[in-house]
Amino acid sequence: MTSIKILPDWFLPESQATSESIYMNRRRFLKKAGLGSLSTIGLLAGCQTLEEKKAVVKQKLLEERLRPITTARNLAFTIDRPLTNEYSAAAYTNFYEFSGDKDVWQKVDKFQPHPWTIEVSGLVAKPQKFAIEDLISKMPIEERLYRHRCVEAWAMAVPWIGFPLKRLIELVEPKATATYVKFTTFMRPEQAGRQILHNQPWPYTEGLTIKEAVNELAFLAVGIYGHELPKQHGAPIRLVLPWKYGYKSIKSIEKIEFSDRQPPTFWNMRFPEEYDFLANVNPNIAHPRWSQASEKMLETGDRYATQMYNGYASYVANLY
Ligand SMILES: Nc1nc2c(c(=O)[nH]1)N[C@H]1C(S)=C(S)[C@@H](COP(=O)(O)O)O[C@H]1N2
Ligand SMILES: [Mo]
Repeated sequence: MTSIKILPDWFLPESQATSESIYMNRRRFLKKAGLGSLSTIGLLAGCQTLEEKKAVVKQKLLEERLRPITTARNLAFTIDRPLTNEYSAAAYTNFYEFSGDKDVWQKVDKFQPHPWTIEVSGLVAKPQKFAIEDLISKMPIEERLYRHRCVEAWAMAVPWIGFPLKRLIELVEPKATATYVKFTTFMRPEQAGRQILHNQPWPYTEGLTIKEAVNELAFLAVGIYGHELPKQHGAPIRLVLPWKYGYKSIKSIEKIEFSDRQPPTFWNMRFPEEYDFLANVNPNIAHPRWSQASEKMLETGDRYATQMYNGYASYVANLY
């Protein structure tokens, strides 16, 4: 495979590219054209180096005027590696509503995450709709350092700001019959270009058992790096489940529903043999197309051995 030096060193090689991308055909075309490892991100960004790209992403985030959020860090959650650079994380995101590649930051201009309401319903005593600001004012906001592990084998470590999902669940009082929680992202094809693709089960949905949902680790993030979430990280509110592969951490949530049945979920509906409902990080179970034994950090490209439950076994192993 031709190696092209302008790509950041953490860019996934073609062999690790995922079927999560519907642009595989275009990649095959590029390969045929002798541009095998040249990605669309490099082509569209027109950037020469990672540092240059980070500067462009930083400028764009400044223009978004993200509201600062100051809050105390919860010191119970420590990480075993350096934090990922903010702009490297913001330049390399998965958000398939906008892009099949990592260049989401270039494609979110039309997305309007304000105003926003989140509706909580189903098998609960107190179904409610919350304006996002009201919800934030009711919740105990804190910062947590978490490691994130994508099923594609890239990883990051970032400071999220938000509150435990459990606190929201307590507000709505689930009935005893509620055993599952379903989460749904917006459906706005006019703002999110790829939602016009009719062969995919939009809107993006995810789900948890109620026991997972009330686990201490399950976190609803409304910020990152000391400010509101940028659009590409799932503004204005997204789930963060550090013991599971990243696709469970659904972005830009509009609906949360309690039920007595396991909900259908986006990647599981598309490729059930590759993306299971539980999606717990496990180094011993390979993805059908690649090993999960190790992971590569964004920015540095450092490799670490994958840990069972992504290193969070002491919190969640008892659930399984
Ligand atoms: N709505 C929605 N949520 C989503 C996704 C998506 O495509 N759409 N991608 C998931 C995947 S595969 C990962 S790895 C994480 C990435 O989070 P980050 O891009 O903020 O790092 O978001 C998850 N949440
Ligand atoms: Mo992912």
